[in-house]
Amino acid sequence: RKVELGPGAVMLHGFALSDEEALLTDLNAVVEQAPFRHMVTPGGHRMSVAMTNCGSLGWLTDRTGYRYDPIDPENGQPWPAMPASLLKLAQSAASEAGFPAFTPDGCLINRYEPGAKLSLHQDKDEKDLNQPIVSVSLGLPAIFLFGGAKRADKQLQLHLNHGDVVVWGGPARLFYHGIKPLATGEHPRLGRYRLNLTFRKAS
Ligand code: MD3
Ligand code: FE
Repeated sequence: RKVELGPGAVMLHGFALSDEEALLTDLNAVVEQAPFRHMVTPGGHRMSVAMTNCGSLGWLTDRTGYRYDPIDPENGQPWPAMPASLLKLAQSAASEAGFPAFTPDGCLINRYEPGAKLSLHQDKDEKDLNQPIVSVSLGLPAIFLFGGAKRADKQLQLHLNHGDVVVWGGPARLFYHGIKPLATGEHPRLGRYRLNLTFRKAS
């Protein structure tokens, strides 16, 4: 089921479910090479969301700022390659939403445990903001806050469930958004976690 959430934002309910097993297997291999870690913001706050990356460019934050970097600072090695199952999922979702030429070069993987949240922000560290971002939700459900072009714009609340994929393009690409503190729960495949994958064309 395809639902337009806003200008340029397309929800594909359950789109990631058909290839769930390959996805989870390939994600486990990525996380073995590049474990989840809690990054620090430029202001010195430890993020409650744990993160890692795959693909040729990974998103980072540290005391010096936000950036995309080809190297994992924890081990000095390149981020793990983007598994074919992940790339295929991102490209087929983007196509479905009207972006047949999407070629992501990075995938940020966020891990939430109960209480973890993501404050209202915009994604604007990517070079070409006309390229969409594809997000994939797995595990425990979350309440997503979807605002507008200005921080003060009223926010809609939207549930993101296991297997949901959203393509963020057009005007919605620059809208403020965040995740409310995760409620406690137990997911049959992911236990007490929620994972969110965001596929990006960073360069
Ligand atoms: C709307 N992640 O990684 S996914 C992020 O669930 C991020 O972990 C959230 O925001 C998460 O930057 C939300 C939905 C999402 C992702 C990227 C967007 C919505 C977006 C970029 C632009 C507009
Ligand atoms: Fe974001």
